[in-house]
Parts: sequence; structure tokens; C-alpha cells
Amino acid sequence: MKNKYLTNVYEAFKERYPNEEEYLQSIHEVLTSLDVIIHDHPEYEQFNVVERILEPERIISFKVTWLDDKNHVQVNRGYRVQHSSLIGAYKGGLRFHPSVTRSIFKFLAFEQTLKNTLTNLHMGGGKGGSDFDPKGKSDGEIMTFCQAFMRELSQHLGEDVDVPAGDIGVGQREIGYLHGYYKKITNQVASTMTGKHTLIGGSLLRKEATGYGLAYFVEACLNKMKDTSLKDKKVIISGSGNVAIYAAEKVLELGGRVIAMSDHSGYIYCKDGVNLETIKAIKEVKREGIKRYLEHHENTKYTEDPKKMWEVETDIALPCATQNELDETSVQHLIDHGTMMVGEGANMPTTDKGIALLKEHNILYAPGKAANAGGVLVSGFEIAQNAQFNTWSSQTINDKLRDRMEAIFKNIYETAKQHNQANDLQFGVNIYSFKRLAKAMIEQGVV
Ligand code: NDP
Ligand code: 2IT
Repeated sequence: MKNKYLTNVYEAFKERYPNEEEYLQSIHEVLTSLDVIIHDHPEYEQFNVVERILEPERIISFKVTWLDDKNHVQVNRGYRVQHSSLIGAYKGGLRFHPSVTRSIFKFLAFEQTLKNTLTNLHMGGGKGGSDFDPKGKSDGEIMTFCQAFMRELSQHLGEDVDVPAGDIGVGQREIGYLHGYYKKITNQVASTMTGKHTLIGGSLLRKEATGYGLAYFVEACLNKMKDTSLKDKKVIISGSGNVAIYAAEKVLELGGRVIAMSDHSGYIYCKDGVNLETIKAIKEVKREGIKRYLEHHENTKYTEDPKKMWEVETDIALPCATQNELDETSVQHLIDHGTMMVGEGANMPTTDKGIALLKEHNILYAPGKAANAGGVLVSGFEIAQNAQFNTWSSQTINDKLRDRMEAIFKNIYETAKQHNQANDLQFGVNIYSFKRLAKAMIEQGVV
């Protein structure tokens, strides 16, 4: 970063938030792109737009106490980072995972703001959740926790205020409990959560949306930038949760072959392609470890360490698990094996050094802010359907999702090209979103 204003802002954030590693990583990444255009935009410094966009509007942090099955009182921490309402009501998922910190929610909320801006729907950005660990908890405990969490969070939500959805550890089951309890204590049936079951106002294909959207985005990149497609490509996908499973489903539909998938404990490799129905049965229905796949299929190898999956020879790698899961060393393995593309289903799954290495070796890199926008897009469709008192068919949603993902690709591809940074989708995404947010900010005055 060369520009003095940007450097000063970044240094100030480092001083203000010295322990927020992920948050600093996510803002540094965007500031580096901005460095290229900052001279053309004196108004950014004039109105101090950069600092104002980076700093979250509001952070809510609260205690969640609940009673487990053994009648022990448990205490967790809950958060909601309402990052930006420049473009619309705060919108973004909830994550339940023991590893979460304020820094992680701040980076997620910041990236969500940029991502939501790309969709061209009027959604601001937010993210939240808790250090609650759903693993090994009974259904009753999950419900009790969700209710205790919502008791506090409900004060900060509303269909025109903040509309959460799922993320790691929060799927349709949790959204159901959260939504049910929200209605109970507010006495209103407003559309304040997305990712609901279709019977209670959810959208068809919301569950599939992030993964399907990722595959559509990857296909668009391959078509335009490599003159090829997913057909007959070998694909490895990290994770075997919501995003990973439906990315795999659409990759298969588009003719690719998914040869490896993982979870937090290890990965399976199957040279002829994994059986997705078995993975769904293990991970979605039984909520067990992916290792159990071995009990159902021969010719499969299981390896304890999920990180080792990046050593598998593949054409395309789709990190769909968590942040910073793909580091420089893993990227080097991909390069050594001739991988042509990395498409991010997870949020910030590739480290800064990993991204730099990919670019240096001309590996097509599709950043998560764009490539995983399908989930929040269909959340937007859910809000639209609820407002219209209507339901759209899965064909309609699938077509709209594909069209919108292709449009996002086109917008960021063209943006990069216009600024003489052709093929740099990371630059394209950051600049496309930032410029819109900056304009929206200046338009609304100092508020
Ligand atoms: P899930 O909780 O459904 O799945 C997460 C998966 O990742 C699980 O299979 C989990 O394993 C696995 N996992 C966790 N840590 C690791 C690791 N270090 N190595 C390998 N696998 C690991 O979450 P989602 O699929 O919803 O979210 C995945 C990512 O996608 C996150 O970064 C999220 O922010 C992002 N995202 C999610 C969207 C959504 O709509 N849900 C939208 C856009 C982005 P295990 O089962 O063993 O715990
Ligand atoms: O990271 C994400 O985009 C999500 N977890 C989905 C957000 C949403 O509101 O659907």
C-alpha cells in the first residue's frame, strides 16, 4: 500500500484493534485494491470515506445463559456486528462455533457488506452468532440455546432493521427455532430471518443457493477466462456442510467430478468421484464424521488431516469450510499439481500469501465475496417473496440465481478490465463494491 491516506487509516486501525487479526486481514486486502484508484477519488479522503466504511456502525455483545440436559447452567457469548446500513437493512448470517471471536465477526460483517453490495439488492451488511458449540448437543439443548440467544438478539432485529440467516453451525433447524421464538416474544410474523423452512415462509433453493451459486460463478469464470467449463474437470471441495454439499451437487450437474471432500477431522479421496447421497446421509441427516463414508464405499481413502486434501491432484479447488484454511503451503501444492482455478465458497478461506501466490502463478482466483454471494442473493429472494405474499418456483429461483451470479461475474470482470487490472477478480470485486458504498455514503451526508 503506497497511498498515505490509506496507510494512515490502516495504521490507525492496527493501533485501535491490535488483536483483531482476521478483521485487519480483511480490511488490508480491500485497502490494497483501493491503492490503485485512490488518486482518481480525492473525495474519499475529503469525506474520510475509507475510515467510515471500515468501522462497523454498531456491535452488540451479550451474555447467553441456558440450561443443558443435565440441568447445568451454561454461559455463552453472543454477538451481532451491524456493519453497514448504507445500502439497506443489515443482512448476514449467524455462526455458532466455539472458535468465534469479535475479530471474526467483524471481518465477516465487513465482507458481507461488500458482498451484499455486489448483489444490487438493497441489503446492508451484518454478521453475528455465538461461541456455542452445537456438536454433541441434543435437539432440546439446541432449541434451548437458540431461544436464550434470541431473547437478547430480538431487541436488535426487524425486517427493516436487521435480518439474520445461517452460517457455520446454523442451518434450517436452528433458523426454525430462532424464528419461532422471535415470533413468540415479539408477537409478529415479520420476515426477520431468512433460511426458513418453506412451510414457514422460506424460499425454495435457499439451502442449495450458496453452493449452486458458487458452481455457476466458477462456470462463468471458466467460460470467459479459460475458454473451458466444469465438464470433465476434477474438483476437490473442503468441508461437507451446507456450502460444500450443494457446490458438489451443482458441479456434478455441470459435468465435473468431485474427487475429494473433508470435514474438520479429515478428508476422503475417491478417484472415480464421491457419492453425494452418502455424504448427505452422513453429514446432513446423522450429523456424523465424514470418515463413516468408508463404511459404505470401497476404493476410498480417508486421511486424518483435512489440510492434506490440498495435496490431491485436481483441476479446480473449492475451499468451502472456513477462513484461512488454504495457506501458502497448500496453494503451492495446488500449483505443483497444475490446478487451474480456486473458487472460494467459504468467507476468506485463502490467506493473503496464498492469494498472492495464486496470482503470481496465473491461477484463476474467484474471491468468496463474489463467488459465494448466491446464499445471500436467495435470502434476498426470500425477503422479496415474503413481501409479495407469494412463492416462486424452484425453476424461477434457479434461473434468477444463475443470471445474477453471471451478472456479478461480468460486473467485476469488466471493472477490473476498465482499470487495467484485467483478470484480477479480487481487484474487480473490491473496487466495484467499494465505489458503490462510497457513493452511497457521500449521498447520505455525515450520519
Ligand atoms: P456448515 O456448518 O454447514 O459446514 C461447515 C463445514 O466445514 C463442516 O463440514 C465442517 O466440518 C467443515 N470444517 C470446519 N472447519 C474445517 C477445517 N478446518 N477443515 C475442513 N473442514 C472444516 O457451514 P456452511 O457450509 O454454511 O459454511 C461454510 C463456509 O461458507 C463458511 O466460511 C461460511 O461463512 C461460508 N458461507 C456460508 C453461506 C451459507 O449460506 N451458509 C453463504 C456464504 C458463505 P464438521 O462437519 O466436522 O464440523
Ligand atoms: O456469508 C454469507 O453470505 C451467509 N452466511 C449468508 C447470509 C444471508 O443473509 O443469507
